Amino acid sequence: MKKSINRCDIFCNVIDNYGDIGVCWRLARQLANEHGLVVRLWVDDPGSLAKLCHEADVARDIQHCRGVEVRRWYEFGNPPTLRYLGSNGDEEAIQPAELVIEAFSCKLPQGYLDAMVAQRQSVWINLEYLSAEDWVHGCHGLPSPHPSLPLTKYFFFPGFTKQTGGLLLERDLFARRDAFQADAAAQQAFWQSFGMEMPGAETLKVSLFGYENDALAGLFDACAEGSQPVLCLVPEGRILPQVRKYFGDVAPYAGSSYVCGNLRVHVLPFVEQERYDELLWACDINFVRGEDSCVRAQWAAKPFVWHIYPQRDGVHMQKLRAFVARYCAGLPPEAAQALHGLWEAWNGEVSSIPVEKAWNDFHAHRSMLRQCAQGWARELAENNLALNLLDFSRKIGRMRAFEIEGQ
Ligand code: TRH
Repeated sequence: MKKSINRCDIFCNVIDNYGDIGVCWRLARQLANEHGLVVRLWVDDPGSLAKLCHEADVARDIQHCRGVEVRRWYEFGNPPTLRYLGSNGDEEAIQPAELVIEAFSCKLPQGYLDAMVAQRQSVWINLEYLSAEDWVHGCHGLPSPHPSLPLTKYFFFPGFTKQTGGLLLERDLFARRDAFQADAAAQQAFWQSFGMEMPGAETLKVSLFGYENDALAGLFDACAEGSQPVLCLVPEGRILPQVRKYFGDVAPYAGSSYVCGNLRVHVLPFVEQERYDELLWACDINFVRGEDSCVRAQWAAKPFVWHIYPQRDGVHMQKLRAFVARYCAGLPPEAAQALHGLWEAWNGEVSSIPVEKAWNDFHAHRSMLRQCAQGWARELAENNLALNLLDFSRKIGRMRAFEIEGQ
C-alpha cells in the first residue's frame, strides 16, 4: 500500500439534472488544480458535463479539460470492466488510483473492484449527499466493509459543522467574488454578455433557478405589484414552461424578455459553472435548487431561497428545515420568520402563508438577511471539503499501510 496519494479516480453516475456532475466536476478540478493530484473523472453522461464546461466534447471517450482527464464511463465484459483502447490501439487495463471516490453511492464496476483488491493501494470513499441533519455527525467517516471482497469504503458527508466533511470551496473564490463586486467594468461586461444594460441601483436583481413550481405565479404577481422594480433572471431549465404560462407567450428561449407591472423577466442561457457564480454575485437575491447551486448561493453571501430537490416521501422538507434551523440561528426572530415563510411557500408546503405575502416579508428583511448571509459564508469557509477529504484519505491510507505491513 502506497502511503502517498497522487492519483484520484472519481466516478459519477448522472441520475438527473446537473447536481451529480456539478459536484464531481467541481471536486475533480479542485483536487487537480489546487492539490496537484492526477484526476480522472469517469462520467456515464458526458453531455451533462458539456453544459457546465463548454469545451467538453460529448463525442470523445477520453479528453482533458481544465486539468482533469475526463473519461466516458461505460462497462463491458463479465465481470463488467472499464477498458479502453490506448493510443497504440491495444486494450488498456485500468489501474485504480490511490484515491477512489464514488459519488452518491454509484456502483463501481466489478472489474475495477477486483483490480483494487489485487493492488491493495486504494482508499475508497463514498461521497454522500449534503444534509444539515444531526444524524450526519454520527455517520461521517464510518467504514463499510464490502460484503465479499477484502475492501472497505468510507462514508464522507459534506455538511455545515466541524463533525462533517465541510463544503466544496475553491481557494480563490472569495477573492474572485469580492474583485467582481468591486469592479464596475467587470459587472458591465457581465450584463452586456447577455445583451443587457447594467441595471441601476434602484432595481432589485433576482436570479431564479428552480424546478417546476406552482408558487411562481404568486411570486411574479408580488414582484409586479411591488414598489421596487425587479429584474428576474431565469436560466433556461425546468421552470420555463411556467414562465411561459404566466406571460401567455410562445416558448421562452434565452434572450426572451417579459414585462408585467414592476417586474421584468429575462431568460438567460445555461452558462458555465464559473459564470453561474458571477450571476449569483451580480444579483441581490438568488433562488437556487438541488445541492450545488445552494452551496454556491451561500458563498455568494446574498439572501437566497432554496428550492430543495423534491423526494417522494417528503424527507426533503426535513432536510430543508434542518438547514433553516442552522442558518437562522443567529437571526432576529422576525427575519428568521420571513426566511422560513418564503422557503416553505416556495417549496409548496400546504400550511405555508401565501407566497405573495411571504415574498413581501422576505423583501422587507433583505438587509438583515444579507448580513446573516455574509457571516454564515465566513464561518463556513473554515471547513473545506477538499482539504478534509485529503486529510481523511491520507489517514486511512496510513492506517491501511500499517495493517498490511503487519500481515
Ligand atoms: O440540477 P440540480 O437540481 O441537481 C441535483 C440533481 O437533481 C441530483 O440528482 C440531486 O440529487 C441533487 O440535485 C440534490 O441542482 P444543483 O445541485 O444545484 O446543480 C446544478 C448545477 O448546475 C450546479 O453545479 C450549478 C450549475 N449551473 C451552471 O453551471 N450554469 C447555470 O446556468 C445554472 C443555472 C446552473
